[in-house]
Amino acid sequence: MTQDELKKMVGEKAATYVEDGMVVGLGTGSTVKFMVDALGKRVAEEGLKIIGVPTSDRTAAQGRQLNIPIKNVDEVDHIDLTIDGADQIDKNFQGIKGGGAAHLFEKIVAINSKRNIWIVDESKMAAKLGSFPLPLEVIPYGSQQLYKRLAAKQLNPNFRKQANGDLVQTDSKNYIIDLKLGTIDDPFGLADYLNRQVGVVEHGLFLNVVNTVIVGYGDGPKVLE
Ligand code: ABF
Repeated sequence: MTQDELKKMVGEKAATYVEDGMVVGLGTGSTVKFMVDALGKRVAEEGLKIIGVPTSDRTAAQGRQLNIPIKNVDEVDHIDLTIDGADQIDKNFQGIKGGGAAHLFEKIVAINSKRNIWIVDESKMAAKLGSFPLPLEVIPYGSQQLYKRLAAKQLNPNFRKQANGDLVQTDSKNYIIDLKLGTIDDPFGLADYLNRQVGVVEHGLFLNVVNTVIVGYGDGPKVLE
């Protein structure tokens, strides 16, 4: 099966976990796109009644296009279930997210959700985190000085750039610095260090966040809890 077929498989499987009346956090990325499409189909065909809480402008636009009622995280009382993608997940269910430059809003929605499901194709599973660069959302003011501090700490920082060479900006108009670390032996220690760096808005380590991971394999989806 192609990677897209695996993504579609887990996206459609995850959409079956959504129940009528739920407030659903909608993640970002190409795997989630399949899930939101499947939810839109259920809204159209079953009259599924949900409220979608998006984690990015692009997910909000997709939801609206599919007639899914959209509210932001501060307009709902709570979020019942968030379904999102991930860039890398280790054997302890710790994850790296942010390849889509949306991890700040993804983390805000996730920590305000009663349950979190990640949907990934098998390529995202890893024994250890780190071979996927760790994204940081950083405030533009002082980001060059922050970059130099991270480089001096041998964290191998790189400003994320668009194809035309411009710096990528998030929905909040912040920059992304990716840390090319290779392996992360102590995710909690690294998260603690990054949380203390002035100018870092949020890092892409999602630790003790997810409850269920649905992984797409050639012989079908596997639900890991
Ligand atoms: C999103 O899912 C991001 O955090 C992460 O980058 C992305 C994975 O993208 P894809 O599903 O397109 O591989 O939540």
